[in-house]
Amino acid sequence: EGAGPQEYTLIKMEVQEPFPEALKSFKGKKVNLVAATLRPETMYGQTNCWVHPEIKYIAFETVKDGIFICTRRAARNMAYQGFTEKDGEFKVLLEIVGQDLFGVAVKSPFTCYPKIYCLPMLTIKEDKGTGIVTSVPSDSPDDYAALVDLQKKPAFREKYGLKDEMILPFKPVPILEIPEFGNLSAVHVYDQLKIQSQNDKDKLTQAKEMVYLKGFYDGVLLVGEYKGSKIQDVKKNLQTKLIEEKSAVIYYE
Ligand code: A2H
Repeated sequence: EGAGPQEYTLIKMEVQEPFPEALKSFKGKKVNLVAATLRPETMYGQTNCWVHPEIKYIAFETVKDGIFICTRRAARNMAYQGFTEKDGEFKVLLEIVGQDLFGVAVKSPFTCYPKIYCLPMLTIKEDKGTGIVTSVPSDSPDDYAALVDLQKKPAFREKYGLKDEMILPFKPVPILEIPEFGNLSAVHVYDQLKIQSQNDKDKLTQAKEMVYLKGFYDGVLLVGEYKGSKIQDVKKNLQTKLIEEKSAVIYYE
């Protein structure tokens, strides 16, 4: 961690009907799973949402954006950033674990998939961001590895009661062209390093180092209104666009 606070873009992923059992009391309300990302320019490639099966999440009411679901720690941070009525205070409406959210359908900005599903990722850290991660398997090696684990292993899907249609139709979407790595950079490095699973920690660290800098400096967008532009020139514009259309907010920690 650096010295100053880290700025994240919080992506609001709106829970779709039918609500799962755990969220039944919120029926008729606007409920968002919120995911912290450093890469708003990749939101065109979202294929699903990740939560950790055993991590505890809470629901709380925000002033402007309906109900948010995230870790208690993230809610507390948000309460000091003007998200709630009284500074530093938030009321816990519900406490759940990630497992309770599996299979929930959400609507997320920019992605070509009209709805995406909430699925398990076992490497999510409790003490970073919101504990909820949006998945972009085209450009994030962690996301691709976790998605392949679910797609290749029927037993893994069964263990969590997930239906094939929540997982199998979702392919990585080419959204960025990166010199040397092509238009699915995470898939390229996953194959090149022969990564075996989401738990392949050292190789995944290496994979992330390989694609990250190159993507940031030389990556070109393949989709959307900034198609043809370099990422570094339009990253901020895309963040602003997400915020203006009320699909995202800024969050620090
Ligand atoms: B990134 P940093 Cl396309 N546990 O978003 C594990 N990972 C988490 C997390 C948590 N609690 N909260 C956020 N993250 C992920 C997109 C993305 C991301 C792409 C490529 C790389 C990448 C789509 N997933 O991150 O430690 C989120 O995934 C590479 C590290 O604060 C978030 O951005 O630097 C990033 O990690 C924040 O990590």
